Amino acid sequence: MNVLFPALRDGSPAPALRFGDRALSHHQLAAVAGPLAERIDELTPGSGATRVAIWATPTLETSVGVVAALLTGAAAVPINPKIGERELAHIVADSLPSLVLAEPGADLPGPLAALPRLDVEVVEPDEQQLPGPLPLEPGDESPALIVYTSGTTGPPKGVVLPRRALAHTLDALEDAWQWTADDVLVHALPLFHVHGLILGILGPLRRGGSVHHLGRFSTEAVAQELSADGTMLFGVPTMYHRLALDAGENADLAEALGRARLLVSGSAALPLTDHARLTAATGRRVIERYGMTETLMNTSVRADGPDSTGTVGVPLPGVYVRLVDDAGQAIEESDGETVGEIQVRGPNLFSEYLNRPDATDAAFDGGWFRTGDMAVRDATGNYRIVGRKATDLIKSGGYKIGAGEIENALLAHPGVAEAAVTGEPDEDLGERIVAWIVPVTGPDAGPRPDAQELADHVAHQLAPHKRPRTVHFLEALPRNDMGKILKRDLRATTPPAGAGDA
Ligand code: MCA
Ligand code: AMP
Repeated sequence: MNVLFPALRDGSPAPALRFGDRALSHHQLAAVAGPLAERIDELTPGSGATRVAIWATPTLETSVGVVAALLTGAAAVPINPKIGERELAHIVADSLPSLVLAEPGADLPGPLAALPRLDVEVVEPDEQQLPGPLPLEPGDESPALIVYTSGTTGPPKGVVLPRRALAHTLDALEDAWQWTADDVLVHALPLFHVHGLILGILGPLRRGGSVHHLGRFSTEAVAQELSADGTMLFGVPTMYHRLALDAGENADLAEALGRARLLVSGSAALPLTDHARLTAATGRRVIERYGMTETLMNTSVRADGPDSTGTVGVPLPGVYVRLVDDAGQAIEESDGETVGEIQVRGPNLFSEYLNRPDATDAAFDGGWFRTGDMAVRDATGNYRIVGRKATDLIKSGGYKIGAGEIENALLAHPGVAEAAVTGEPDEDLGERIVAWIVPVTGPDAGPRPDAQELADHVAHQLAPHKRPRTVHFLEALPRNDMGKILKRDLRATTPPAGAGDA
């Protein structure tokens, strides 16, 4: 039996989870998650491919719910609590959860409200109260989580993550970051993606350490927690960009960041300008690690290694990384110049895309997973990411968003005749989503939608972070002879009158 969270079984009284002024020790977490796991088992008889949806608000309840699901054989499907109708309908129809876990009182939207519901009640148990025996955990290959991720086209795919991948990645990070039970992690990441949930909640629990979740990101809250007992900070580049700007003006924030044992950025590239700003203000370096929903973590700058700013570091223990050229040949050079696609192999990888054997097959080159990220390797073995193969994948605020799913949502609006979506450079978000719209015209056309209406429409159908921040209205989209939209030409177009920010 591979135990994911040894400290839960050891009855450790050390702090585990804290959200605001609510906290649980490992011992208390065992006392609430154990009985919840039993209830999940009772409500999902027959085991097999049981899945439970989790209404993943940034709360203690979500964390307890995920831990309870992991103590059973059920795979947890975390759901963005701001999810729109179209995306939720897809996820529920694709993953067919037999139960939904939610905090008491949460108002669940239609497809989730229709499922049997189990409220996650977190009453702080007495520290003396002995937790009952925890259930035997399932085998290593058993699915632990199904996390939905965007592709270039079509609706998001469910990435099936086995328990083996979680355990491997978290233990590899223990080594790379000298992550111990004494660390107190601070973060404000959402709990429906790998970064915030697996690294940010399950990571401290596996180490027997603790996490302070801020509920929502602000530079003031980060300063406060790092000035108290926080030792590590995890964030996406947008968060570090905001910290970098504020730290230049705010000596208390700069000092708080300077005290942290480790500042880790991931999910997208942290620009060198922000690295430089942070170092100038705090005297500290931020380290970057590189991962993906399908692969969990692949490489990292090591906490005990040399300064490798501007790179995503070296392969984590047990992970094989190679660069492959356009002809499919592995690149042997470590010259910091030869660009190839990053491919990875190792126990950190997902098992499959749920219900998508075609997509799973297409994602692999032999046993190697094709990441689509383009990089160079330098003489010290560090990888530097230089771009991405697919221009139709956008990284905004650290979220991966497929242009195709936004285009489809826009085309479903009655005022839109044609739509194209691009990602444009943005100092705060990394990339901002820009929509190029040909409105419906003619005698039967209704009023032309404005930028705000289209942004609201996408937020309502998909999720708020997928909404276009700028909308350009055009008379026609540039297309080649085959009718394919020429996105490069769009960018070259001087935005005509009618562009609007949402
Ligand atoms: C604005 N809002 C709207 C609308 N306009 N809501 C509905 N309809 C609208 N038209 C709301 C938003 O919901 C939000 O509410 C608030 O206004 C501000 O929204 P937004 O501008 O999007 O937020 P932001 O301030 O730009 O957020 C920046 C952020 C966020 C905090 C950095 O992007 C974020 O949390 N990113 C983390 C992404 C992440 O975890 N990625 C990991 C995946 P409210 O403020 O109430 O929410 S990648 C991964 O896991 C891999 C493995 C890896 O490598 O890590
Ligand atoms: P996701 O599929 O949402 O898990 O996002 C994975 C993608 O995020 C990767 O394929 C990379 O393009 C990007 N990514 C993650 N970490 C980094 C990093 N440190 N630097 C650059 N890109 C990153």
